[in-house]
Order: sequence, then C-alpha cells, then structure tokens
Amino acid sequence: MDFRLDGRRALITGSTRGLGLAIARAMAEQGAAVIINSRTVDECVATAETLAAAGHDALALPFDAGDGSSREDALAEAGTIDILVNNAGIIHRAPLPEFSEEKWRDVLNVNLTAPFLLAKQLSEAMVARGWGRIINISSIMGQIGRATIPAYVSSKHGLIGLTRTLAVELGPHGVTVNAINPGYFATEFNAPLIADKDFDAMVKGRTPLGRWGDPAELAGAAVFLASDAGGYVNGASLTVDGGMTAAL
Ligand code: GCO
Repeated sequence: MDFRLDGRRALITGSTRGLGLAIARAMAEQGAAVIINSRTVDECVATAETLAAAGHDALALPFDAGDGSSREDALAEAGTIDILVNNAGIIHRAPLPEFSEEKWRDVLNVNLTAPFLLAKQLSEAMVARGWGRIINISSIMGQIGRATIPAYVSSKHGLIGLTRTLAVELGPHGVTVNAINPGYFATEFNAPLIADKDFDAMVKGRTPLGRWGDPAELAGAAVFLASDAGGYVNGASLTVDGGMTAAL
C-alpha cells in the first residue's frame, strides 16, 4: 500500500492556514514538493519558509485564486503540477434580504469558478503525462444547507457536481478527480462560529464525536486521494465530519 507522494509536486490553494496548511504539511511529510498559495505574499513566503526549515520541499506561489490575471501569471511560473488541491474558499454570512448579488458572485467566483479554471488549465499537462490528481475541498454544505450562507452552500454543492463531471472526462487519461467534504473544523475561517456559544454547543451536540475537528484530521483523506493507494477512487466525495451528517 503506497501512501507516499515522493516525486510529486502539489499545488494547494489557500494553504497558509487552516485546512489548506494541514493538507500541505501532510503532503510534504509524505515526500511531495508543495506549492504554498494565498493572496498574501508575506504569509505565503513565511509558510513556505517554515516548511522548508522543517526539511520539506516548499515553494511560495502567491496569487488570488479568484483573479484571472493574477492566477495565470503565477501558473506560468509554477512548473509541473501533478496534484491540484482546490482548497481556497471564502464565505459570506447574511440573512437573505441583506445578501447582495455582489457577494453572491464573489463567493461563486472564488469557490467554484476558480477551481473550474485551475482544473481546466492544469489538467492539460496532467493528461499529457497520463497521471494527475485533482482534489476539490467541498464541505458538508455541499450535501446539506444552513441558513444565511446561500452562496457558500451553492458553491459547495456545485463543486461536487464539478468533481463528478471532471472525473468522467479526465479519468480515461489517468487523472482522478475527487472531493472532500469537511464538517466543522476549528479554523480561523470558523472563528465567528466557535465564538458563538450556541453554535459551538450545536456542533458539539450534533457531532457524534462530540467536538470540532482538528485540521490535521482532514489531511489524511487528502494524502490518501493523492497517493497511489487511492488510485481507483474517482468521482467520489469523502465526508470527514465526525459523523455529523450521519445523524438526524
Ligand atoms: C458555516 C461554516 C461552514 C463550515 C464548513 C462546514 O458558516 O456554516 O463556515 O460552512 O466552515 O464548510 O462544512
């Protein structure tokens, strides 16, 4: 069983913190060269330096996933990418009457359009080499919904559809495409929810494991899907939520 990623180069979008950083670190520990990305140059460089200081092969590639020219300029310099993890995501929380069209478009752009465009661009060389992995970080909000986050929920449902259609189109060329659906993890992204006593109690009460997830507990799923051990998994979405969506 081979979970190692030696000789592979992995781009993880949004990887200076939270789930993306945990995935980048785990992939680096399995021998991959990792490309650290976020919109913020300083954070990208600092994260890549920290990983490199720990003996890993890490490169900083700052770009805004939702911005076409920033994305394309960066990718032109990125070199070979064997593994793409579409992790960068944003959220806007507001009651429906206050939810603007602009926010709707922003969220869809970063969470769904950018993964589509990155997959479109990077899969070309993967197909040419006959090997590739695309991992889309969706959410349990790709399967169920919650009030006040319509754009996020729609984008995450869309990512699961994108995963399936690309799995069908790219599978014949040796490129697998899968999604991971994280449940509630203790990250900065969720800071307002963790600080909300009622929400925190809801997560702990409704999750059979009785707690928020630790980002390191998501990384194993990504390593598995990227590795040869996961080579026959294609078009799947793997839920990692402590059992929350299994429970009524
Ligand atoms: C929210 C959260 C979620 C989670 C996660 C759950 O407002 O409900 O931010 O979207 O972060 O995506 O899977």
